[in-house]
Amino acid sequence: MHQSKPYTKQFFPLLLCLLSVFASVAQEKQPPPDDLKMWFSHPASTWAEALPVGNGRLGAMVFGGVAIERLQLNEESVWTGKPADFVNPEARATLPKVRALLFAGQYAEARDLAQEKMMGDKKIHSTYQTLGDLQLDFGPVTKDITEYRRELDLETAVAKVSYRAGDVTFTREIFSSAPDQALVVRLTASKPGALTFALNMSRPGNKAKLELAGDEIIMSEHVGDGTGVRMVARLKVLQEGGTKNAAGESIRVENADAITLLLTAATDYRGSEQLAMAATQLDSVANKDYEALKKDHIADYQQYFKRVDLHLGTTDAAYFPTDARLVAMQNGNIDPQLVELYYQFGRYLLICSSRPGGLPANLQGIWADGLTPPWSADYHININIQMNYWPAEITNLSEMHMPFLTFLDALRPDARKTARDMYGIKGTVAHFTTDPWLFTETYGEPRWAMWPMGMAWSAQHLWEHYLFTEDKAYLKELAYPVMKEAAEFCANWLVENPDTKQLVSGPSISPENTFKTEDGEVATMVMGPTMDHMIIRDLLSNTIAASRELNRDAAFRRRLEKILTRLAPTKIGSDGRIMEWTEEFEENEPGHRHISHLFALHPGRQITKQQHPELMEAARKTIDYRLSQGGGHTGWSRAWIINFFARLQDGEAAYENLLALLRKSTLPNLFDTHPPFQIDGNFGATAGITEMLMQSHAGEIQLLPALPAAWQQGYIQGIVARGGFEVDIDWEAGKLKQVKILSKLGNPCQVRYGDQVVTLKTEKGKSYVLDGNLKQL
Ligand code: FUC
Repeated sequence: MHQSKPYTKQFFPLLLCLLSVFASVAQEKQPPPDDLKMWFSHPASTWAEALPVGNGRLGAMVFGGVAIERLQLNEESVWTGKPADFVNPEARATLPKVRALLFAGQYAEARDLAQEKMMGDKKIHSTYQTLGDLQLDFGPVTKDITEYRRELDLETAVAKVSYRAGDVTFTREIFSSAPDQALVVRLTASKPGALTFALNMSRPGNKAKLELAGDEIIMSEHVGDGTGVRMVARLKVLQEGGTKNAAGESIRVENADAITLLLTAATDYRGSEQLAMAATQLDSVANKDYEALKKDHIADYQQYFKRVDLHLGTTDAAYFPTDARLVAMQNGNIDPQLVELYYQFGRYLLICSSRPGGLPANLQGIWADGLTPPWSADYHININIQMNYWPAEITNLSEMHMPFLTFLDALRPDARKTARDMYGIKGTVAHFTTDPWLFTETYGEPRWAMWPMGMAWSAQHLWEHYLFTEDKAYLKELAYPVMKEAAEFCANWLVENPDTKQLVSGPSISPENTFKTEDGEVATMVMGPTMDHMIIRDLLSNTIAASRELNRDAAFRRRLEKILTRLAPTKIGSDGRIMEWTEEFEENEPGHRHISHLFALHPGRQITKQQHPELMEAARKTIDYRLSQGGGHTGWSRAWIINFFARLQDGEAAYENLLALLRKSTLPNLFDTHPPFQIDGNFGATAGITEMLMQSHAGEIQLLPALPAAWQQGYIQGIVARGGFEVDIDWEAGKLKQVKILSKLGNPCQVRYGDQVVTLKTEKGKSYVLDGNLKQL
């Protein structure tokens, strides 16, 4: 068969030549395709080439092999470990000592003390893991394989594999249905009786129990050698024609006309009764025919996906397989439709990895192979999981934000306990990372672990969801109580700097960066890293606003207002950059991937052009310097940079970094790579592209704030602005042509395009159309 490898750089001249030949032929015959399909002319030879499907909870990576089809499976709650307490019992008494050492500039001593007496001892290792593999073994390939195609249609969330073997065309369709909570695989052939293969299930480690029961294979395991969840996956084979035999632990199908495979899975993460769900769900889906399952899946998925449409132009590159387009782009080819595809892939991934009622999308969404994924595929809350949710509101996927928001609520009991036991104060605290076992205490080395802002940063999302939806019941019942307790911690945590008399946060770090002390030692902790104060300012301001909305807690509000007046401000250093720490320390890694001290520019709202031009200028210098020192080398860092430049209203720099992300930090299946694969960059870039076209963080809807020259003409429809507005923007020759604003809540609406500003009074449910001069039509 033609198992062509992905194109390499050596083949680029050939590729270009092919491109031009193909393009001229294509131009004569048909317009270039402008669909939202990722496709490949070969099966995946590595995991990073496989295609993800998911229903928020149950996912698969589709390899599309001809001899062997591998579907690597995931279920969001397949976790080893269990809840554990590991606060260092000496932390509370040590806190004032570490603070005193840091105020005295004794950084090394402070670090050693914090390492010994403040870091917890996390004894139980916990990690996300694969659910296992479903394998379809078709036997050796004896016929010529032609017309091979493997695709993922982002418009339907259906993956498809098709090829001809001799004179028979084989087709597989794979999707993960949210309404039916099952993974569905449909195999057909152009001739009756052509389907013969064996079905196996397996799990790395070979500890899973496999049972055959009639037309079902049941795979179960108590994962992590009995320390984690109990999981079960059940596969049912529905056959049309031919025969079926059980052979050892596999099922062999012979001469079938068509086959539907149904797979359900569950764990006891939410209770042991959940395990039975896999069986009841399987029985109920087995009663539905394939077309009905597919129809319901597509309708459910499209109610979210179809809300946003982006068009940046199409070139002949769109005729080519996705991996070839990516390589061509890496070699300088212009392919705006690939940016569109990448953008919509980000939205696709959020719909497929984060559904209401489920767990939040982890470092890999829900897609992770093996038993030891990088960083345990956990919830790093010093940027990564927050970044996963940056596109949620603005790209009209507000519902998909909920798993993260409810997760924060679930963290509260432990976060309250950690604040009390570790620091002796009221409120809620979390550190750099957590997982579905909801721990909030910290462990490891102070250079990443001594950072008590995980809850405070995450709480921003609770308020943001309100700004977009103005759902008062949600604010009252879910958001405000979580925000209030996080703010309470911060209010109790801040201490006065004896020299400046300002309130500072510490001991803490600027995630996960280091500096050099005067005697050349590498240090991390200070009293008052800039990012902490930016996060605390954001949280306290949001909590004040929320308490006003709800007309509650006036005394607490006044307390927070007072704290804000004393909180150490953002400072600009002698070189014009925003200071990352209290002093102008020599940077140990000037191109560090975290750019924490620009939190106030993005995702915060404190640095805006109208209010703080001097901080905008300093933010610009900060990021330029980071980049000049090799910054942006991880996918997520690059994605953040796109958002920064969008907020700085520099379309060219935002675009350059978007290209860099696609060129240097994107895998053949368009997954973001740290390296290795980490999904935050996909989500961060999707947010960044939206921010290039529209922003609403500064009290107005700003149109095309960072439109690059490369996108001369295009449109985006259905993106969302704070205050409840759905916005469609058309532009031509690099200028606004028309904007349509649907007011969902009836709020007044200030619209800005460049220096032009208009204010509209709006009525709920009505749309307003303005021309390129913001004149109402
Ligand atoms: C943060 C980053 C790392 C990585 C990890 C999962 O701590 O500093 O680069 O992304 O999360």
